[in-house]
Amino acid sequence: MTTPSPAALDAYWMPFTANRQFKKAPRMFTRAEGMHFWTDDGRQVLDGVAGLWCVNAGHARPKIVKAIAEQAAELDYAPPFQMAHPKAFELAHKVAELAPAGMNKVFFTNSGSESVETALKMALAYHRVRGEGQRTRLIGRERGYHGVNFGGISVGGMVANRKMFGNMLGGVDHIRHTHDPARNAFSVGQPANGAEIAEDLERLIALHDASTIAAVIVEPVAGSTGVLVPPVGYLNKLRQICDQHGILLIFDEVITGFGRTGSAFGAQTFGVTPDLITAAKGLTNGCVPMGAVIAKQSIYDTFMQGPEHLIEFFHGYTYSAHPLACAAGLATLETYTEEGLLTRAAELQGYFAEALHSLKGLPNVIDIRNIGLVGGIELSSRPGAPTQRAFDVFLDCYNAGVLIRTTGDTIALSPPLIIERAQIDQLVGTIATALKRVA
Ligand code: PXG
Ligand code: PLP
Repeated sequence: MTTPSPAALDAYWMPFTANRQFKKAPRMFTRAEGMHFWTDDGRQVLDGVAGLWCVNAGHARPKIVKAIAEQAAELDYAPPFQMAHPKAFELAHKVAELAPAGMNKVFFTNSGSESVETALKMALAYHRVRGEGQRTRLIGRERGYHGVNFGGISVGGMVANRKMFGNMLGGVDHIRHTHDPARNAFSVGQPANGAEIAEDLERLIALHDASTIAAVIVEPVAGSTGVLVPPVGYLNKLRQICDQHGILLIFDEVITGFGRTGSAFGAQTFGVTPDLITAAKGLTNGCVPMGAVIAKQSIYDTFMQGPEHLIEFFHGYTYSAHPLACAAGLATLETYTEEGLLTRAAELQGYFAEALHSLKGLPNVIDIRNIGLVGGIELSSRPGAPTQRAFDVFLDCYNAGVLIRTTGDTIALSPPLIIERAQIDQLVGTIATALKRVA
């Protein structure tokens, strides 16, 4: 297959992409299998980021491919409002089994962004149903990423994703982020310092009063902002403050869900149970778009009151629990279980951490962060040209047959959980060579 002409690339407005730069020198994948992509000019590229943090079992897994094909032929679509199909219930059960104890109600969406909107609305409606409708304030965290819809960018804390879009949701506030390189640079796993940063929530409670706050949303490990691992004790402290003040705690596990940190969910890795979990990505191994919100039984029960013929939660999507997504999700969870993939990151993280931290001392490397099979390598920015150094490393690695991801001047790694040790060596070795080559 040959690279298309510039005219053929004209109509597609690409998401989160430098469109003009890309269309001058396109990078196209035409096939994928296991740990690899193949480009339109036939080159094999090692996938160091599970597509976009989602293809946790590797690409084109036969069981998942077959399930989707069979489902399309058997039941292509079923309306999810006042109707259903059996696989929606089966998948909800399987997800609930993997979730922390007591979190056993599953609401389906089509993406991480939709999961976030759903969870925020659930939190507001929950308080209202309980007679505390004045709890309308939502608290996020600086540097947080919660997708791109209006609720998500409002509670999110990545400046470039917010600044163009006006006032967003009212009444939102943010706690401090946990990035503290002065104390924690080059920490292996969870940083030792910074549990007390959670007390910043008390500052906002003092300012707004707890009685106005519905929920706090954080990523257990902040992904998109460049891999910020929670300091030891930080998430426990957030949980404790939320409990003390009747505030719901939402973990956005769109990235950390489905094995990324060494357990099914980050909540289990870090031993802290939230009230709501948002998930997506790894739920279907990236094969069919799908997300989910996992709620505590007590939250669901709160909604189940009043006349039985009335709808309890006025929310849902045309494609909630889409049959193809449910089929993909069931086959994905079976694959994870059969192959032990949900705990494989825990087994490999020592090897992965050692490989990553071997990059310390290479040109421009100012911090390295890791947990499970997630890694962040932060580079100093070129004066006056932020993001360019990391992007040059990305291009160099791509040309050398390895796909990485960059955000700002941080390289983010999140390989499929099937990665072998030799492939970790190839991934990190290729980055090392690129770092030496790119000034
Ligand atoms: N929450 C979190 C924590 C995420 O990481 C979303 C919500 C939104 O999910 P959707 O499916 O609507 O994209 C995400 C998505 C990156 C990158 O390279 C990360 C995401 C998406 C695209 C790129 O950091 N995370
Ligand atoms: N816009 C219009 C005009 C619609 O009719 C609908 C759904 O019926 C939507 C948006 C929402 O679409 P979805 O349910 O796929 O999110």
